[in-house]
Amino acid sequence: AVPAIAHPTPGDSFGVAANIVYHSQFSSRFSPFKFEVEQAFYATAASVKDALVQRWNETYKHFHEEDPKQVYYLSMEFLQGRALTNAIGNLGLSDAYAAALTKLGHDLENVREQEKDAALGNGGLGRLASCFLDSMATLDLPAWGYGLRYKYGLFKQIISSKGQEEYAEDWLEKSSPWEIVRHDVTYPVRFFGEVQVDSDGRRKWIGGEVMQALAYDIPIPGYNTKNTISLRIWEARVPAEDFDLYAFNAGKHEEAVQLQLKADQICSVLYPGDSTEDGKLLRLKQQYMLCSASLQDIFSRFKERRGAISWDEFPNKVAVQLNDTHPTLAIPELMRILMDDEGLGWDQAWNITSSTIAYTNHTVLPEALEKWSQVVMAKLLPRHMEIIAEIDKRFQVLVARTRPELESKLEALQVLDNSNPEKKLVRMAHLCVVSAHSVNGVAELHSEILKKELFSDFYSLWPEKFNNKTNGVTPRRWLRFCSPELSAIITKWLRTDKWVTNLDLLSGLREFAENKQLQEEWNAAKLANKVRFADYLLKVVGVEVNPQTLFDIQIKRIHEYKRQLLNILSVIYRYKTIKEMSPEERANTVPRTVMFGGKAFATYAQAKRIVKLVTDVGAVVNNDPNVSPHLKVVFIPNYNVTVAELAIPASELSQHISTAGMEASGTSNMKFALNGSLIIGTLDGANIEIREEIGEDNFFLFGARADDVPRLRKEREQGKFVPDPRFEEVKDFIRSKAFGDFDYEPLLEALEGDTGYGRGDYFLVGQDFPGYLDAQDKVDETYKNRAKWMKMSILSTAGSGKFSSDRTISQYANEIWQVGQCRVP
Ligand code: 26Y
Repeated sequence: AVPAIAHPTPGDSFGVAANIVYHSQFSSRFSPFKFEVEQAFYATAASVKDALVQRWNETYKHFHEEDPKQVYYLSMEFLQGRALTNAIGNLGLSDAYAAALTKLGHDLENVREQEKDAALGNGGLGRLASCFLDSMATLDLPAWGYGLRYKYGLFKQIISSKGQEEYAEDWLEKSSPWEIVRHDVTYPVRFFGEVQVDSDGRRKWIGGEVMQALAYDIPIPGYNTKNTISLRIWEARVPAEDFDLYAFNAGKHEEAVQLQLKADQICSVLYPGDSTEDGKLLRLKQQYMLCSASLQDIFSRFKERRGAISWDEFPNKVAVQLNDTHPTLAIPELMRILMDDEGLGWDQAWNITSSTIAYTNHTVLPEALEKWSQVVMAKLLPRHMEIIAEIDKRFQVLVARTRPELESKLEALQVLDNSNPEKKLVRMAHLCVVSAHSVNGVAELHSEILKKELFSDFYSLWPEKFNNKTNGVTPRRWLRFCSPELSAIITKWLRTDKWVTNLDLLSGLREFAENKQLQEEWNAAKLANKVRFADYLLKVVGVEVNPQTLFDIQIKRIHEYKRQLLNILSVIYRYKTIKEMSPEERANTVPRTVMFGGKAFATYAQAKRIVKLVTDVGAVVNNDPNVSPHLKVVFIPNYNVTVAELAIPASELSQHISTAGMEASGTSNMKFALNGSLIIGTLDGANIEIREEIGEDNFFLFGARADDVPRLRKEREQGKFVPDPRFEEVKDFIRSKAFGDFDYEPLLEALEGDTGYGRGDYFLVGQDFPGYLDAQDKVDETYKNRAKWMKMSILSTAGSGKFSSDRTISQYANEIWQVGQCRVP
């Protein structure tokens, strides 16, 4: 047996310091002669990793012995951010590490700044996956996350005079201190090749290129529990025996390393451009690498624990959740393994597959619904294409037999889209809905839209599959650790810190919402967070903002449906208004700092124009001596998890202003509300539920309802829309080159109803503009009444209990996965 090693304890900062020193010598990536802040970070992280690995081992040993049903969360994205603060916080060792570092001449505050964000994701869906891991660990669920180990995660955004520029960011440049490579966990992954039928009719996929998936584990500690689970990310490589040494020695160096290069491509970039055929092929390879390696890992664990294998036991031991359609290939891959490798018949394999797999939809935007070319699929994954075609065929038979009245719609419902013979496609979402036992949306409204619109006919076939799981966020990262000041106040007034794992307890703040003392403390904590963020902006971005102004923040991916354009147009209107005011009138306005942050997809031209407009407006407004004391416009570059952890606690007003029906849920809305930031927003996604929880008086509502959107678009098309004169005035102002001579015409034209560019103000910016300005006036009025604002802010936090990812994950565990707790004693 491996001897037990004592765990570090909160009181033992000497022991912790000794451990850090040990690692500075023996795990160091640096020469031994200096111990500067960078070395201190790596040594500290290595020391924390020891504690995590210990717990990790105990956890999986315990899972092995107890053999509960396990859940596997498959996702192409995990937006982990930094890990140090979270890890020592979850371990209860923050004070011990802070004290230990002080003894060693360092400061935890500076040390943690050394860590690079792990940005293996784009936005909401990836961050949700990371919040879910935190909750699964904290709730003691036997769970694994599976993803890919991209070398370059999300690009680094630099703002220049041209607007957004993208640069590769190598988060592994100096290696990640958290990952553990598992050289004993590798699986072969095949691409291309052909399907062979043997004498007894069994089909076998052979030939092609075979690569190897190698596992790296990132430990995920739960809060207040020993349970530490794993995010297992795969790296593609080529085993040494496949290296063509003869070719290499014959001087054919490039030929010899071809396969290695192909393997490297698979894990090189998150969402490589897919406008070319090669780009599409690469994306599909990535998806298959994730699905194939993860399922082989799942099978090996399943088999390891069972002597005589009864395959019908599989769904009682395994639940697989697909984070959107990106890992859909898990469906035909599971069928293939069960039939071709294990020899099961179609019906048995199908029952096992559909009872195992569940699917979450995160978007209804048509352009984000994945469709893969049948030709590409058949080339790369010939056996999977056969299986998908068979699933489609059986689905058609089922509909014809049970629902003949759907016959006329069948083509639109099929998994295979053969409508264009030149471009036959596989509809990945339909494959998921047909195959999975559960289909869920991520907020009430979104799940209703899935049932009534996007998947309505499927809903009529299988109403029992459809369910809602409103998103949530982890209260550890998004309140307890990112705002220690506010957390301390909450703990003091609730007389317990149990809210960190039972967020509903925040409702206990309601009774003190008007208490002067609490309001003062609350205000002081928010101000401290504003000052901290202002320091960051000055140091890192080089802009000076005044913490005494209203901090108004919109941070999220840049997208037309999220309507950063609506926000900046109203800022322009505000600028014009202030400019025209008398000095007395100006003195009476509420001074605001309007901040934007977010990345535009590299090839999304309209989104990039919006970024450019924001920065151009900022340049004019901030340099106008009459206006800038009352209004500042800041674009925060390179928005990421770490920036969010600074910005959200500092925010007083946050913007969640998507066109109704288009934002599936949103999750930053939850983080802001949790941190006492008031929301200005539309009735979209989770905004609706947030408003219900915190009370409609505490929410600045405006805009068209989802139900009205189709009618409004139609009226717009028919030329019935009469724009507000203030909207026209703002557009004219941009056209007058007030913000420079960049060509904004494509942006402005997309806002017109009648022109060819864009879709005739498809996102209803003009429609919602007047209501939005009214709501902004209300914000200003309310802000002048400090007691009222503070009360609303406290009530926002108090009403945020529902939006813990602990609640969301408990619902997934009970209602979809049937997975129970398995806590390490
Ligand atoms: C390119 C294509 C394959 C694709 C890649 C990434 C399509 C979509 C995505 C990402 C989608 C996404 O992040 N969706 C967001 O999911 C959040 C978590 O459920 C929601 O809160 C948010 O409203 C939704 O936009």
